[in-house]
Amino acid sequence: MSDSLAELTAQVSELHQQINDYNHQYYVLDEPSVPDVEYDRLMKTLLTLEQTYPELKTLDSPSQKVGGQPLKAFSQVTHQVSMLSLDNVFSTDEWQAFVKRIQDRLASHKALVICAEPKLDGLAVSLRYEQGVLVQAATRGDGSTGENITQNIRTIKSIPLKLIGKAGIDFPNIIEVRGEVFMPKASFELLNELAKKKGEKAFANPRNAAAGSLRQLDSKITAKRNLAFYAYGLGFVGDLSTASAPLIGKSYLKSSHYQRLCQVKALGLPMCPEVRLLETQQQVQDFYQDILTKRDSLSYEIDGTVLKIDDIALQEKLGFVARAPRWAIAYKFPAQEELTIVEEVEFQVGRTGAITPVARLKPVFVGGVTVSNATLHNQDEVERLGLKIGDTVVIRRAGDVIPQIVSVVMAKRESNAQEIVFPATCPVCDSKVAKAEGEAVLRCTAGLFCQAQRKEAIKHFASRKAHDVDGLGDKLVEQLVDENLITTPADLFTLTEIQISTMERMGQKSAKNLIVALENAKQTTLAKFIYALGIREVGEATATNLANHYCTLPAIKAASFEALQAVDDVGAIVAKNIVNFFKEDHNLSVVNALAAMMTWPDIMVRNADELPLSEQTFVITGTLSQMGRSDAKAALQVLGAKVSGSVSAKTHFLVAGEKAGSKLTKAQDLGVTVLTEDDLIALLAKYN
Ligand code: 9MJ
Repeated sequence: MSDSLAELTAQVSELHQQINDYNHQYYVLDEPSVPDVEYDRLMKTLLTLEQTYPELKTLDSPSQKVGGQPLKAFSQVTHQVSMLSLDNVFSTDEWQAFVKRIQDRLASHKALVICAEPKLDGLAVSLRYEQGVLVQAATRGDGSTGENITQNIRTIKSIPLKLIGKAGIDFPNIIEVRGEVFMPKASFELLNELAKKKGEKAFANPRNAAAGSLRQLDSKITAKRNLAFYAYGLGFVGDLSTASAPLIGKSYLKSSHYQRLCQVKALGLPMCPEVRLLETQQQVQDFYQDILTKRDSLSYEIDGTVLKIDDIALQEKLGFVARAPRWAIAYKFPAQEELTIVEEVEFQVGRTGAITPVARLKPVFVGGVTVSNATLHNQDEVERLGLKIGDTVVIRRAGDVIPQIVSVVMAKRESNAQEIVFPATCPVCDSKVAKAEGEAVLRCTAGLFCQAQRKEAIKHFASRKAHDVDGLGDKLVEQLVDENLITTPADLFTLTEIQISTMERMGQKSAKNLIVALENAKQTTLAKFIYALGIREVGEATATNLANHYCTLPAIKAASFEALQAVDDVGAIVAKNIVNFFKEDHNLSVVNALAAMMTWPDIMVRNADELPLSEQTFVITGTLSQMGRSDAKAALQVLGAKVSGSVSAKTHFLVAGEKAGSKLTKAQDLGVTVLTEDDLIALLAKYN
């Protein structure tokens, strides 16, 4: 290292300042300004510097405490046994290195039994029971001193005010139970909906909502917030509140961490149902994967797993370092939030002419993938964020959801940040743009005369849920349109093998295959034909309803604005879109050209209530490996069934594929009939 001590001291002081600021925003104000990973990164840099140059470590370093300053308005509680936080690992290699460190320290390479827990994303609290009665509850605070939040904790429904059993017989006279207070996802959504209705500020996430609720000076407000608690450990345990007492208290307790949690559960405190005792490294990896898969269907937020050496004697032997036990580690999921820079904003024209601003980002690894673009939706969203080009932003990618820009880190804005200017004409065809009344979306008015809308219309026509033309990828469509070989979906059927084979990355064989795929696509259903036209807001379900209602294409084309509204799911807006679509000459000529080439079976004219599955409501969940969810949905709708997205008391059947999650549990709770994919196939076969 060639850095001078003066430079290093300045760097450490800068880190102190930043971490202290973030701590204050996060712990005291409940308004985080940067994602956790950024905080963790700064802390890691500081810890590494302090390890390498111990002379830089000072008593006021943020590395010396776990959280932030306790709020002044609550009284303070000194923890008799300090409340530790956890160190993190992010990979199998780091986890294995952790195990090896422990084995080396214990001078034993015997396999370690692990108690595995989900890492709840809430607030750590310590609940003190004396003679079996809850007498004090405290936050972690800085690990040695926390805030007295007893009144608020008493309002949490799942926390008992009195333990089950007799003090001094079934459990020690004094016992501190530690665990996490959190807000279930559903309660968080409800709370924010209510806040929005009242014009109040929404909470950023369930963790902040839980923190905000616990920090209420008025416990009546806390009582209205639906908070929950899971126990994950013990603090002070003894028969007298003196330093020598813990030894006596321990005699009540088992020697396994897992069994102790079960004991705590038996006293009436909630324990997370996902906690497991694991014996092999493979089981640990499987647990991590299993919990990651379940993450979205769990009713509470988690951000990883916590792995603890189960044997209490070994825990005691290992002890702890400054702020974390040596016998436990958080094996975290990939961060769902990260910081990056908006390098440019471009405007994309979609199938319906919608002009969408797209942020081009400095590539960043978030939620397990590298992200370099994020949609900004529309002008309102850009204004809401207050975004400028060059800004540092928080980007979030949770589960399979598309990445979103959550907020701008204003403190990091440079003086040369550029205003985002929306285009005055279509960025592709230069036609006029317009914003419909009450809509936030800016649209190109040129319809299929716009090259971008043409491309998107053709891509949609060939897409999987429409005519599913194998081998006609987005890039190929773009080339074919750019080369002026096609301008409408109907032109696809006039393409020759030679024309296709001259396109980039297309050989003779793939050209031949595409011609075959196009030929096959001519056999379709009326519902798919309607859906493939790409009429605004006519999705698969509406297209199916239109087909079932009118049975023929001429009938749909001729339907009036009023008549259309008698079709299931069709309101005034959709009816207007349909009428307007069939009024345009250029649309009609494409529809007629396609109809002359394509065929679909006649739909028998039947009254909707005569269909075999009319009045029956289905929900489909999980992966259907044989037919796919959208085909299953369409097949059920053709038979008159209603296919809904959520399970309720009105659901008749739940079709549960592989990896079915919370919908299956709910259906079972409600006594809804559950069908497997094979059951569904057998049911459909009965009517076809
Ligand atoms: C959470 N947050 O779920 C611990 N934690 O153990 C679990 N935190 C913990 N354990 C010792 N499950 C210190 C913190």
